[in-house]
Amino acid sequence: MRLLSTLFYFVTLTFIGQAANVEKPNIIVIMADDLGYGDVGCYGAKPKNLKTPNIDRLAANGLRFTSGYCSASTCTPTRFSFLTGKYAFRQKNTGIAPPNGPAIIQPGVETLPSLLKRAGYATAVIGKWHLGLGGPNGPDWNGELNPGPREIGFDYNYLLPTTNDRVPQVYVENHRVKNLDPKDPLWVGRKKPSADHPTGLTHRDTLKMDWSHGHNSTIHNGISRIGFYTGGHAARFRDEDLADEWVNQSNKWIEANKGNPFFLFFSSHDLHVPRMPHERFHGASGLGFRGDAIVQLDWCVGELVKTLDRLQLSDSTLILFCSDNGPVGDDGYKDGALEKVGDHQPGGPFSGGKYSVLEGGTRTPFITYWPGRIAKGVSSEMVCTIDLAASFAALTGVDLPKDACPDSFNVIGALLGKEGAKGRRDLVQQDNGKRGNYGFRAGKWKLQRHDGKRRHNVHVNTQLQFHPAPHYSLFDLSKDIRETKNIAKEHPKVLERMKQRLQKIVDAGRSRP
Ligand code: NG6
Ligand code: CA
Repeated sequence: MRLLSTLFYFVTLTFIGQAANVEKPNIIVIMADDLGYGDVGCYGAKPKNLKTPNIDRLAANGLRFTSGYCSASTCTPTRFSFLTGKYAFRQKNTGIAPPNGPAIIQPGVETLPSLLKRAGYATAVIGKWHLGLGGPNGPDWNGELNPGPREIGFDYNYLLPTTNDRVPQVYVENHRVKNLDPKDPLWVGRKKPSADHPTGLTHRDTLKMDWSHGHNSTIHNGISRIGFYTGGHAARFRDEDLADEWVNQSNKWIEANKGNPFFLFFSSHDLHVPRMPHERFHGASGLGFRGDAIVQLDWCVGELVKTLDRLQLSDSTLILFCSDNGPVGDDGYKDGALEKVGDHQPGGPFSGGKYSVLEGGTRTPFITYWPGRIAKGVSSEMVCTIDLAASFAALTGVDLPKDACPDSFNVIGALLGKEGAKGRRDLVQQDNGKRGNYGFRAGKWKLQRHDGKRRHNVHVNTQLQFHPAPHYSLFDLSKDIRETKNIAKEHPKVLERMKQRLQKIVDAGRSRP
């Protein structure tokens, strides 16, 4: 009897304990595109006119991470991992998705939104998708775009299907291309549809922004793109209006869902190429369109915060601000990014950027903000977008099945800035995933591994340059943040240990115990 009552006591305690810890704030993840560690004021951006007051306000009143990461240095693998909690190198075809790419995350796979749905959340993604749409044959642009976000846990989606430098320039609302006129069907393909189809090669002198590499196929809105398309004219948008549209649609959705906890993935296209912000931001930053797109991104953040204030949701909403990969200067268009960068350092103190396994590829701005609940400060705990699935599941009291989200760690304590709470011990960083390049950080140590081509992507003044790299190299980030001095020979034991730890994570198929 005594034993039974003791047992009862403990079970009750545990239950109450869990119930007391469960919180269900609204959650908004604002993911910027190609935003570097040094690109915003609160992370040290200096240019006089590159002002980011709204992002800086989140940091000043929330928690700013100095070791906040995305998991890859391109878009598709980071977004795959963010939603599935699984390292992208574990699954084929998770590299940069093409215009006609099929859905990469299969229905039935546990995802951040599917977990939050179980906690009673309304869920939406508004903005850039870039994780494929449709079955194995790819999207049926004139029919049902299924599977898509709604098959993996989102109640609602309002999307740019891939990136805006890829065709087509149309919105996808739930399963359909919005405003598509059946009499003017949309065709998307890899080959020129007719001999007289105007392209960035044949009509280069008509472009309002010239291309520098790739991006010379179909022209829309005076900008040539990757891939070809015809038709769907009534559905097409202007690049300049994208940011306004994401904000308007988000405001509408938040307002309609304010009655229950909601999760919004606000997936900005800023500052991905083609950088073509709204006319009112042209010239705002003094750094050309790349900087102007940062100012536009900051404006979006401000608008979302205003909406929360207006609806009196600020105190019950956790905002997480992050990026999907590090910065890049010229990414295919002559938009002045290189010429106008001056002494601005998009990657902050780090080397590398987009496409790179150096720190600048994945260490990015990362801010959590929840008034009254997250104390102001700066955290050096290591956290990653891949951890949000396990962390938000823990916060909202949802059981994470053992085989789900296999690389996602519950770091909710660190995200909320709880005293003594730890981030992750180590993190695998990858590039686009095709060449088997890894970065592996554990504490102050950083291992770089290049399986295939023995070279890595170093950004010199935001310009992409390839430098030769050995199969393995080792760096001490506490002394050499720019990863310039390979000390593998001086520390053979550390090198061996790091190599083995990385290999174990790769082989085990999972890294969460
Ligand atoms: C590259 C494109 C680049 C960009 C990138 C994807 C060329 C030459 N380069 O292939 O412009 O679109 O893919 O960027 O076409 S990401 O941020 O979505 O990963
Ligand atoms: Ca990106």
